[in-house]
Amino acid sequence: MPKAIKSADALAEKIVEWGVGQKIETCFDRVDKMKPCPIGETGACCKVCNMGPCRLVGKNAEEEVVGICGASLATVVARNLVRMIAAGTSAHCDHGRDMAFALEATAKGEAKDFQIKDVKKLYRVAGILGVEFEGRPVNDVAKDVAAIFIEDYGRQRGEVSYVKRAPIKTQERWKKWGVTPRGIDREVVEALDRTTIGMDADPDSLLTQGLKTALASGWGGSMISTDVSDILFGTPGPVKAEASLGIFKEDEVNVVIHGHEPTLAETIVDVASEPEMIAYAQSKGAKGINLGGLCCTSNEVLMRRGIPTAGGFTNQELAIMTGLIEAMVVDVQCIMPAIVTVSKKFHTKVITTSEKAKIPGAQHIQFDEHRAKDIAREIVRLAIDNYANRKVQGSHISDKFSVIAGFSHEYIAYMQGGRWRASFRPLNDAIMAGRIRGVAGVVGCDNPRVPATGIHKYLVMELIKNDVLVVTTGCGSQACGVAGYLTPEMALENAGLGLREVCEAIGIPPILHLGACVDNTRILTILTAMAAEGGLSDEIGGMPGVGIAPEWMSEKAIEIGCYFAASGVPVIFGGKMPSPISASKKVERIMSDVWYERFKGCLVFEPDPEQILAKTLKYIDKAREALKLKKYEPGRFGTERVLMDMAARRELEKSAAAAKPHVGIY
Ligand code: MSK
Repeated sequence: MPKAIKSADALAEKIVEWGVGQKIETCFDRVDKMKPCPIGETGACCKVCNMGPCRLVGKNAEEEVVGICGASLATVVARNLVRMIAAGTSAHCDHGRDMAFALEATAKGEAKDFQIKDVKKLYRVAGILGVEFEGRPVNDVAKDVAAIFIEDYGRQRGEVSYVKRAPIKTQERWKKWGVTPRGIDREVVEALDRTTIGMDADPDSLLTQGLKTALASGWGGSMISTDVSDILFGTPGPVKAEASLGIFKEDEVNVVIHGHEPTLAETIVDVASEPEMIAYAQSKGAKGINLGGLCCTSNEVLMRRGIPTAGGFTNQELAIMTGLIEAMVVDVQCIMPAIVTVSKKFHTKVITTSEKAKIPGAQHIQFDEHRAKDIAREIVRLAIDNYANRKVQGSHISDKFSVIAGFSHEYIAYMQGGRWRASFRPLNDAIMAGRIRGVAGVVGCDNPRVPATGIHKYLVMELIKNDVLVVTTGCGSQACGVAGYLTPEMALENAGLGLREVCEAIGIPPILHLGACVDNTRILTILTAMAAEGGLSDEIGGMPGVGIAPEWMSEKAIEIGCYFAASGVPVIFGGKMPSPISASKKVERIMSDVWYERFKGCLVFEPDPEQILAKTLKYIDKAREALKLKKYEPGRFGTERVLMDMAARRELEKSAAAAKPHVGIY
């Protein structure tokens, strides 16, 4: 793996180096200064009561050391992990809750600046939820859908609505092992309850609640967020855009949108193209208004509106250090308070917009979907007014890469069969024939504790060489974007022969950008569709697929990893070690072996990128063997049905106009 000093993103690395000369401190400098607590980082510190914190360390700590209350090391490690899952679930699901409220307000006509953009998706979702939609006004259907989603949060008994969207066998496993989530908020509350002083002390029981809580996100709040975003702003299809810290323009007003929620960002995209707003920018001496994104808000507007991305989590301070940013507008999650400190060295205004994520020193303009455009205009005008204050020279090189982003599961199905026969048949056939070895989700954060983005880059490249189709979300997808990895040309140059032929025939890149970190649910629906299509596993467990979070840092990543594990996917977490469960072999064994026996999924931690690759291929080959598929051999394929290219799809569409569209539960 090429080893960069701080970041494997070449432009980021240049800005970091420039910053060192300017004495501008970034996360890359602080990471060197801040040594992790050696007890806390292994999960061995218990601070849930005021008798401690208890440090469960020492030789044979697993057998011999307990906290003041008598809690064992395994109990403490499991509790700490479950609290991480609860926090991650809270973050993603609160995002989903806001989206459900936005849908409700739109349907009631209270959020006049939003409409139901994707009525088909609304109907598909209504069908899954059992909401009648034929012949009813769109907004009435949307109101009912929003009501069910909101109810999912407060449900006390029964199960979260989208549980029924999973393959039946997967649902049966959840029932058998007691992890079917009831209500979203209920699972989070119970996770916190069980992990407090004097409560659940059984590591297996604790971790079972952890899985239940994570599933409340994956098949609950996160999936709600993805679907409502599609309903309100459109289900993504491939768009061409640009990526890198070089996207900012020297002669335009640059506004960065950063965080996770698409509501304000979408509105900013709308108002920034209004003729009056452009004229206002020109009246201040700028040629126009240039929007750029960061982190997952960026993914949202990249995949729906083609707004260029400046990268992921570790690029946020660096974007300001270009000296070209008039305003950095942030909503929720993954926003470093340090951006305010860096902004003081330049003219950049940091604008917080959620009461849930305020930062001292930033300007706060509260977003309210009932007045979306007015607020967005206020923000863009403020940025334009700030253009004249741009004086301090930053570090900027305008190199950038093309990206193709925005592969929803609906679009991937469409690519494989056209509008009338959308399917996953060609993908399943290609896997069965050994042309595609398997599928890997390479997702999650970039992390300054490793050369940021470096492990992502290494893994996706090696995986496609090994004929593994890669799907990517969150900052992992940004890591690929700023490296120039998100184009179909990548297939020609780097993918193995089998994967390359499939990508060329279907017309997709070998690394598919699927959206924000909340959109990992799109991977769940893809796996569900593959199970429904037949020929592979009839549940998510047992598919030749692996999840990887190579550089994770957020609690949200742990929650995502756990909902994939419970859904039946082996998951490998890399990056900084030791892991947050490494103090307890018992906990490690539950999460690897016991979970694998119960769900065919697991969560393991592996620091070595080459080992991550080896383990990924091993999981895939093991699944192929268990499914009795043709043994994978590079360049030697079994027989399969003819792959459908664009011309064949058009023909099919013409001839099948009278046929019914494919409507699946997924
Ligand atoms: S933003 S959770 S750093 S993926 Fe979704 Fe990126 Fe990780 Fe935040």
